[in-house]
Amino acid sequence: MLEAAEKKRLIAKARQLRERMVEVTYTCGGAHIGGALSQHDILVALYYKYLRLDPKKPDWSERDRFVLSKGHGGIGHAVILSDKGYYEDKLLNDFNKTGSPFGMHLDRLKVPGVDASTGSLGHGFGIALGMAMGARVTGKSYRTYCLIGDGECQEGSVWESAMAAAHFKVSNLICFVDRNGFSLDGPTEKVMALEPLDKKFEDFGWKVLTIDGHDFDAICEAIEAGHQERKKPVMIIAKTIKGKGVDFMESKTGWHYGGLDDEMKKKALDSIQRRYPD
Ligand SMILES: Cc1ncc(C[n+]2csc(CCOP(=O)(O)OP(=O)(O)O)c2C)c(N)n1
Repeated sequence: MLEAAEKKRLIAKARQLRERMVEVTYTCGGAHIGGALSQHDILVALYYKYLRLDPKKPDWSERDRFVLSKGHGGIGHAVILSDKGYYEDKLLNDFNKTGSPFGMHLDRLKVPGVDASTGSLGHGFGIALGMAMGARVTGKSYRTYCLIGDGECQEGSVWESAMAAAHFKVSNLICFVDRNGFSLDGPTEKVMALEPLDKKFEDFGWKVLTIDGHDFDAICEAIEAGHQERKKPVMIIAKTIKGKGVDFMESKTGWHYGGLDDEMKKKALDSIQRRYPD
């Protein structure tokens, strides 16, 4: 269990950055905000409690690695990296506009703090596996974390990486599935059924934990259990809600991607403030 003050700090940070995501979505005209909101509490726990990083030295070789394999969630990653001090927040006012370093999917050569350019689903997971194996080969102590989407699990390359990670006993890799139940155009179980997802990863040789992906106690406990694992890669299936925090977006297929007008922006901010009171 987290100490009350720490939990409060994480919840407050998550709220502040949900608001920022809404503002950036409003100014840029449209973003993959549904999945950015579902993944968000996991990224907040990682970036504000666990990742060993130095924003002044984004290429520090001992830094922990984080790969957002569902790269369309880039807007959620971008607001966190800005808040951590990798770049000036005002740059996000031009998010996804012509000439901006920020595309919808973050480019590691343009955005400091990004470890892998992702967006083509199914590839970031394999890149993360390579980073984790690289630590072993080079004798480094950094950890590698990765987040994949549940719709992304319909890509064959996810299962090639899963098989390789278990075969090579890559226990310094902790991965999350953002199990929000939706892909781009509908519920995953209708598009192409994934269940029983936990058993699938177990059968592939992973240690699997299933948690509520919006409960900071559960997220942190699972990460710490992952740190203790010595033989297997660790998959944390995080049950989440697509659009979490903005009531009119929650679990709505239409909110995979969308833009906000003045009224919707106000409603979205009101919802976040109601859900996460001071
Ligand atoms: C290889 C590939 N195929 C298709 C797409 C288009 N696409 C973008 S997001 C998405 C749905 C992904 O679903 P999920 O991983 O569950 O994302 P989330 O619901 O968490 O946003 C798809 C099919 C893509 N980016 N890459």
